[in-house]
Amino acid sequence: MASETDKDSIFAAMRESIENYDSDAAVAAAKQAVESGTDLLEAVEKGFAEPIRKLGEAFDRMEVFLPQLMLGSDAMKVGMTVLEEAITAGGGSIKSKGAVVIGTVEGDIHDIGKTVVAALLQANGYSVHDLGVEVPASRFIEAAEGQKTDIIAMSALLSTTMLYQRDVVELLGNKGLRDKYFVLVGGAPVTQAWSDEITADGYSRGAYEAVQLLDAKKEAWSE
Ligand code: B12
Repeated sequence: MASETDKDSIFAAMRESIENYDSDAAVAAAKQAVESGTDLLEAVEKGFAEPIRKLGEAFDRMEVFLPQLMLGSDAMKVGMTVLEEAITAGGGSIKSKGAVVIGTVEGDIHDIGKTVVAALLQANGYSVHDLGVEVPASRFIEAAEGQKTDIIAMSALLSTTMLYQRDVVELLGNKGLRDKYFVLVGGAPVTQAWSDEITADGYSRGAYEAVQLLDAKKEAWSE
């Protein structure tokens, strides 16, 4: 078992690896956490989740830019692989806050914002299935039904393709599945007014705001 001092220095090394966007250091610190017998769920929270949240907030305030956010998320992802393997091998599991299918809607190839949202959701404890770009309405629903999903998240960057977000909501209604999913919409031309008009369940302007919104709405699917 790691002493309190060991634990603190390992968590500090994990946090610094994210702050420095250093994937090798994230892996090394995660391995240290495993080898020292540290509580790994605490390590996830205090070592990785804390700094990635801060990075997401800084990105939303435009204090850091996309490359930094992507590098920080990448470092966390590789570090998390080490922790997840050890947690699963020990018979434990990281409880997911909710399962998300995410994609960019039909006719739209913009994937940077969608990928950032997916990475931040994953980094903050959601299990994420990324369908990629140009995803037809029926594909969102097939994937959600096949994956035991709680949330369908759609990105649209064009004022012409945001209309397809409405198609997904309507198709869910036609199939009698509307109440089964929390539908989240976003992307540069998307607004709260559009989300209300198409009767989506939530809209957020940025990636970290999406995490905050879902965290606040968790009781809608986590009974
Ligand atoms: C990069 C880019 C491209 C790249 C895309 C590369 C890629 N792999 O994604 C390329 C060059 C391929 C491209 C192509 C086109 N583009 Co373009 N593109 C952009 C640009 C410059 C940046 C978009 C971006 O990545 N931003 C960075 C990310 C981080 O921000 P974001 O996408 O907004 O995402 C954030 C939020 O919106 C939100 N969010 C995003 N998705 C989601 C989803 C959910 C669920 C939630 C909650 C939140 C959320 O969180 C993200 C993080 O904070 C924008 C300009 C702009 N200011 O947006 C134009 C822009 C979107 N493109 C535009 C156009 C017109 C096109 C083309 C039609 C151009 C053409 N004539 O060929 C084609 C479209 C092809 C197609 N069928 O999709 C227009 C759209 C105008 C409109 N309102 O319809 C824009 C606004 C440029 C302009 N001013 O004219 N584009």
